[in-house]
Amino acid sequence: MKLTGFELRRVRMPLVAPFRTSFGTQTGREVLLVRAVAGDAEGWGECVAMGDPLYSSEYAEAVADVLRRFLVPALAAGPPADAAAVAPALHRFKGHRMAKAALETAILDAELRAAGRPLSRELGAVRDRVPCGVSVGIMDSIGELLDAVDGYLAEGYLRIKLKIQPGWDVAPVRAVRERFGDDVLLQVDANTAYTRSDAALLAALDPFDLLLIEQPLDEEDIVGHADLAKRVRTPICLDESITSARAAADAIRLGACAIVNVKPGRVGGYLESRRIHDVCAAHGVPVWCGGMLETGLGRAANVALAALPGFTLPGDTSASGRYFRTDLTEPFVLDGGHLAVPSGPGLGVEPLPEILAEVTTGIEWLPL
Ligand code: OSB
Ligand code: MG
Repeated sequence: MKLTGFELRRVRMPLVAPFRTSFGTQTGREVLLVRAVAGDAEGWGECVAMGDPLYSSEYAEAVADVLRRFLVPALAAGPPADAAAVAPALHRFKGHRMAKAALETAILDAELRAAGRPLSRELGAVRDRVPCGVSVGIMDSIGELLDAVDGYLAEGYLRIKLKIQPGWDVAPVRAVRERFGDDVLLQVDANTAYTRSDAALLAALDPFDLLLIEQPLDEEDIVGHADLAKRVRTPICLDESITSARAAADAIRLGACAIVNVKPGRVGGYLESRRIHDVCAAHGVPVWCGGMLETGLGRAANVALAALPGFTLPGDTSASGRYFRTDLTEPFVLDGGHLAVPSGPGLGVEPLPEILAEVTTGIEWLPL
């Protein structure tokens, strides 16, 4: 495969409803897409970085800058033989995992499409459909939250994740349990909104039989999570803290988490995600696939990853309609609470040209 360059495409997709987390409220998704162009093939990588550095230090404009200034020129100087050679070729550049992931995914998609191989098979998937959960944002009132959860359960979602923050934690969890019962698979995600002194507050969630508490403390506070795990009964799951397979191994060894949320963008791509899956499986630690409000392109790849054997909990692999009225690709639609794993070559999906044109706000060509 001879790469000739990369197209950076900015798109703006309105959300069906505002999505509020402990770090901010989003009403639209500004996405950076990378299209790898080879003579005979092309491939897509969706960058998960958000517009502002609130979930992670990376943000979309920084990704564009590091791609343009460092990562693409490095590949131009020594073109990678295949997708597996991308991470080693970019290793000397610190961090910027979301940028690296988008580049690697675009090259991987191009390579797999040219070879006629689905990403799911490449990664080692063992299922042709995956069970789906949904991430429910912070609302203005408990009543609004109960209506939202009611709607998602009616759609068939098999697991509910509530976003929490100080002041919006025990009360919404109690209300959801009282209204929908103890059988609903329920978990919470704090996106680092608590501190080490909140152990008693977080232990107050124990009676509600949650599957897990996701990332209560700061991204860098592995020891804090390990201490917290000794004081709460609910399993701790890490998201922001897990930036690599080594970070996952360290967190597990220190007792900082019993479950891991795998987000390919956050860890530098799908190949590193598979290594995290393998490390966790070797330790008997369940993993599930997180999300970053992906369009159909990123969603297709996440669903492929979620079909690996160690993904034993439903992920944030929601249907397209959870976020977008019109997706960039053929929409992912829930069927009995599951999404089908794409079976075509590469990601198995492509942007619909008219829709892509409609939502595009800028295009830049980076030659190799
Ligand atoms: O912490 O999992 C998170 C969305 C944006 C940034 C961080 C997170 C999330 C979600 C939604 O919880 C996941 C999704 O449905 O894509
Ligand atoms: Mg999270």
